Amino acid sequence: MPTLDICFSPELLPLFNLQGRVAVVVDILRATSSIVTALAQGVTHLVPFSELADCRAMAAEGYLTAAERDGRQAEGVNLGNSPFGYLNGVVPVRGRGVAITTTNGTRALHLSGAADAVVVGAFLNIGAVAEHLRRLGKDVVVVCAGWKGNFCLEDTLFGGALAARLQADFQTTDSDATLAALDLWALAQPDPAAYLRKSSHVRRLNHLEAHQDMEFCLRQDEYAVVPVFRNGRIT
Ligand code: 3SL
Repeated sequence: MPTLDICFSPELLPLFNLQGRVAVVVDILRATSSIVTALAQGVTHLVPFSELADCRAMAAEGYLTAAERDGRQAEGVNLGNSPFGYLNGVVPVRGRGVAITTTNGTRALHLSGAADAVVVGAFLNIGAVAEHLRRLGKDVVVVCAGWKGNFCLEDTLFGGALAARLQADFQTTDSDATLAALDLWALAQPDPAAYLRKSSHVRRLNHLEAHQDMEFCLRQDEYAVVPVFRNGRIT
């Protein structure tokens, strides 16, 4: 049976051998939730960047640009990091490519490149991701983007939720990280949104008046897209 392990922070990735495994990169608040929403709304592909200047430069290539630093939309770009940017129609996104940079999410994607496949996970597409992983049948590492190298609750909760969905098909009891995430997911029931209100990132978003983002990013199975990061593009 394939295994499902969880890497609580990109800083811990050197301890994991990603070769032969599938990495599920997750940044629930909000990068991977926004990427999933973007593709579900007809964005053709996204190109993730670490540096703001590289992202901004893609405007000259015809890309929309999306950039977040410290939770806020960066200067001189089309979109921030709210999934609602792809839903509210202010910036038409259908049929466009998007260059994106965020504090933690795009970094985690780049750091997971050694995996056989890099999948973008969120609660919004958790069922589709689970089905995709079942079909691949390979060992899985959930890579939590965290916050500036630190553990965060919302990405870990996703790891627990995914492990709960895959318990019949994957070994989820070998790793203490997976056991802890499963316990945390159970603890967060029946209302994960209420549980997460105490988290540092939710407090940060509330401060930025982005409360609606948290509720949206915790919706499960809203979309069936399974974004894959390959050759520099998320499609
Ligand atoms: O760090 C990131 O990648 C972002 O998702 C952070 S924020 O939710 O936009 O603040």
